[in-house]
Amino acid sequence: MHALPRNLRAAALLALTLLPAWLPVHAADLNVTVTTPDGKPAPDVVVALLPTGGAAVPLAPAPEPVLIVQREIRFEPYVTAVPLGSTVRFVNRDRFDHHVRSVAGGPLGSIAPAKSFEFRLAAARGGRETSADVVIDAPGATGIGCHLHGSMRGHLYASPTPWVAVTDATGRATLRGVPDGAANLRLWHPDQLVAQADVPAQVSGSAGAQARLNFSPRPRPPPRPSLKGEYE
Ligand SMILES: [Cu+2]
Repeated sequence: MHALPRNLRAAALLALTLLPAWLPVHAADLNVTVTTPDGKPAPDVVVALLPTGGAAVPLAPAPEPVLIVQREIRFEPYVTAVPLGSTVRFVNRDRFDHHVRSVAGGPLGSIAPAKSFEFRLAAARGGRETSADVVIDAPGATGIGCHLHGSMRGHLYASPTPWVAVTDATGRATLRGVPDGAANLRLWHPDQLVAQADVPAQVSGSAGAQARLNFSPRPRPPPRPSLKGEYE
């Protein structure tokens, strides 16, 4: 039999060595649906998967900076979830300055931010936006505010595992490439007064998972239409 050409062999060897050693053989996407106690879709819920097998899960930061945009005096998205160690990039697309800082979270404003930061972002001018990067090296929740605009509020959540997502308007979130096996789903919502109980889940192939918040968050007010166009 013919040996592989040398450059092909080298490429094959490189591909093998680039595979992360911890990557599970079986990995699938897990669709999670979260509802309120009365069965309505629950948006803005962070869903993190924590395997219960006991195996250590190495850090797997997002490969690219995760954007939180300042636009029309809001943080977009309202809730951002990242794997621990990820870089979050705050981008100002408004035509005036913002002074971004970590703030206390929880409905009573009594929960200290997991990660502290503070910086001013100059106005976006001439199509040029300004930005600042923050490495999120502390797990848990951090409130985001603006020193100049008291109504601006966002939330950031860092999961110790790479499998984390935020539910959309229909209460659904997809966790990508989760390992097969027993796991707990951890839920977090910015308005929760007490921690949510972990939801046991058996991850296998394409089966989905259901979870229920232990309270009904108040709907978020829609953006003020008067701001549309004024700053765009
Ligand atoms: Cu601001």
